[in-house]
Amino acid sequence: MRKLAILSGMGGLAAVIAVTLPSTAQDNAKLEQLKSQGFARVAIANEPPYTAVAADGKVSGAAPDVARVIFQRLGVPEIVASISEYGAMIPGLQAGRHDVVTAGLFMKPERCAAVAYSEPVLCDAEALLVKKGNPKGFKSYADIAKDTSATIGAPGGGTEEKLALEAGVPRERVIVVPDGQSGLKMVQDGRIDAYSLPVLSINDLVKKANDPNLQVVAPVEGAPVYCDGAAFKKGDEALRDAFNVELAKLKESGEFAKIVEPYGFSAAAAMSTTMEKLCTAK
Ligand code: 6CS
Repeated sequence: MRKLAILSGMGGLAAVIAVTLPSTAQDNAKLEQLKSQGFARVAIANEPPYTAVAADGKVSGAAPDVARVIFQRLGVPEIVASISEYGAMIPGLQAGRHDVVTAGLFMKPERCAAVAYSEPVLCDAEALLVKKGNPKGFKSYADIAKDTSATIGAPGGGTEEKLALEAGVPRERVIVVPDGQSGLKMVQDGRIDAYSLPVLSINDLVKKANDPNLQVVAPVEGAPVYCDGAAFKKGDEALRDAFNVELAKLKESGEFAKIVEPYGFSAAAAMSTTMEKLCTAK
């Protein structure tokens, strides 16, 4: 709410009357800054179908596409993306290198403590990419932990890395892999026994690889279904709230489903839960 002081003279006696006005754009200084800047700087990972950068630099993927529409409705015409490792996204946001993370950064309590998440956008289970026939019979991260010779690749600072470590896979057997193409190649070359990303990301890699010697294990047993939200810097809650208002309108109108479902995501899944629930999940 904004206070406005009104000076009024009655019989020469000046009086200050403070009135409380409804929230105005002035309360959303960050949004005003982005509007005058003309773009919002978004962090992405370039992991289709969540996020993608074409050879000509065009940014797409379900998360940036939702964010682009919302920012346009808020009066910010463009988004400008920079590629970041998942583990660097929150530090980059906090350091002011990004205005928002729109990358499929799954909501988990420790991340919710560090950023201001929007309501849910993209939900997915986890998957393992293995050699055809799944020779080591992996169904879960625990299975990989039990096999003392097994190695798993995962994004640095990503959810799959954390799940593998929490399941008991020793640090030296969890290999940080910079991107999906590298993970695919490392499985194909037998340098890792499994590569883990969310289901839709692994399926996209396999579809493009067109390699009959690969197999997808999905969902990974024991791993939860996660949802992301747009992640804003703590302190930018007014911008997050404005984003949420437009996100709710998109969900209500059916436009949200029209954006995310062609990428394979379920609009209903995102609409069936809340940031509150996901940020307090055990
Ligand atoms: O939020 C994460 O950590 C995970 N999200 C995606 C979309 N891919 C991998 C990453 O580990």
